[in-house]
Amino acid sequence: MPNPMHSPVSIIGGGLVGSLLACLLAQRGFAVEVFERRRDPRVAGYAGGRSINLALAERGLHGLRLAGLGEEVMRLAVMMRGRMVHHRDGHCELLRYGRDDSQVIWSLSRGRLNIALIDAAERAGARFHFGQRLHEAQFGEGATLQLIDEASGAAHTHEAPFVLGCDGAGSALRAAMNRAHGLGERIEELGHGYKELEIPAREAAAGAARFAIEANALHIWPRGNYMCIALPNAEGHFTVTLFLPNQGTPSFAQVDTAAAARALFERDFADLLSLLPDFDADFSGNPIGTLATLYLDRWHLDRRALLLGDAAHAIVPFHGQGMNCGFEDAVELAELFAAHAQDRNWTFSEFERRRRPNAAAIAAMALENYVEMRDSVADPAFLLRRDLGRVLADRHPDRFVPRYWMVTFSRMPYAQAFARGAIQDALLHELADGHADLETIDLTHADALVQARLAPVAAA
Ligand code: FAD
Ligand code: E1W
Repeated sequence: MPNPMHSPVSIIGGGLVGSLLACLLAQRGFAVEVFERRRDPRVAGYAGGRSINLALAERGLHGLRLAGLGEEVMRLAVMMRGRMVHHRDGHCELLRYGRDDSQVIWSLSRGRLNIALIDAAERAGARFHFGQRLHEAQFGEGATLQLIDEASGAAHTHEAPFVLGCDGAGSALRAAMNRAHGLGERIEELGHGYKELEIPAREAAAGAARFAIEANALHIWPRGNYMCIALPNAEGHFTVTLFLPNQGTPSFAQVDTAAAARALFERDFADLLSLLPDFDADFSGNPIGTLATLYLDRWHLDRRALLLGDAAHAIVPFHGQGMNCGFEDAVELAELFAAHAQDRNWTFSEFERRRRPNAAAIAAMALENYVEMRDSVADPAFLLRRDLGRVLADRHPDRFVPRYWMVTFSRMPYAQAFARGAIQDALLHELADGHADLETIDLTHADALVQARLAPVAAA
């Protein structure tokens, strides 16, 4: 039951972060209203019926568990043990993500996840208004929201004491806040775009696997300056994403027809092309997505409006952490809010103080990961540092933890993972630079440096 002492909460955007936040706040006794531009996905089908799969890691799973969705989501998810690298010569190798099957990530359909979240939020008492697009907002005592009914085009006004913006990277609420007071917005385009394609499930011959390629992996076809990836879902198909520069050779500027794209795939992704029966239609019909990092100096207007998720800190997708980070935002805000509902100005400032350094850290790590991902031919010095890193991780499991593990399998603040990662990287350079193989590296000295520079990670 909503607590009558609390002001009603208005959320813009019922995507992944908005619907989780609605659920967590409703569970804590708040009256929650969500305004979502799209139609109800349970009625309309999700985003035109396209299926897009996402990787869920420990941070995101934690938020879903708090919402009571841990088990339901596991039933929708496919385990990914590692990345399956498909080399140019056609051979492939599975590189495990973690130590064993307790350290894995999960692939699931964005649409199915969103529906599970909306259902859970409604069960907790949140009310969704679908087909309602935020058009403009003014900020006086509270927030005046101008909404457009997408079906009729009719405009109406909603007065709210405050508003939470979960309306994604192109946030209309952010634009309105920025017009009113200036948020110090900076958008850095990556210069690469993406296109989504689909590997369908195989006809289910009795007992045979429905997956056309290994189901329990994130597939990567690294090709230097560009790459494809594929993520499975529980229905047996894979979403393939081509990441490619916007300009140059090859690029989306050049590869601008299905025929040109087919030629690129015949040359660089021949094994993959044979799994894509709808290649031409997918390539022509699906838009080119843009990739950018969003930086803001401020996430809130005192006590009247606050941004979270992609609306506050959109990042490039190469660590698979955008949703995971947004779910951490939702948990942090719901917990602060429930404990300090009367002091919203403090709550919003405190939320921003806690989350902004972490958002900045994952933004930087996601950018770095693109380079590491798509380079198939890593240089020997890099490989030596990687091998030494493994040796040190084995010798000091509580101190030397690979950065990917800290980001993916723990809930250590991103900023701390980033800082520890930098110390570890500097240490590897110091120990390995000038060496050709592990044999000549002084491990006793290495042990001493690890002990001196890396405190044990607090037990998870
Ligand atoms: P969104 O999911 O974008 O939701 C915003 C919602 O607001 C939508 O429902 C939208 O319809 C609604 N809305 C927009 N404007 C308005 C308006 N004016 N009025 C009302 N409603 C509005 N993250 C991961 O963790 N793992 C991954 O594997 C992963 N892969 C990715 C791959 C790609 C190619 C991309 C681009 C991103 C990926 N991400 C991944 C990031 C992830 O998609 C986002 O971080 C996540 O969707 C953010 O959730 P959100 O709720 O903040 O925004
Ligand atoms: C993950 C879209 C997306 C999602 C992901 C990942 C990648 C590359 C991409 C990072 C990764 C899960 N990654 N995978 N293998 N090494 N790093 O871990 O989500 Cl492009």
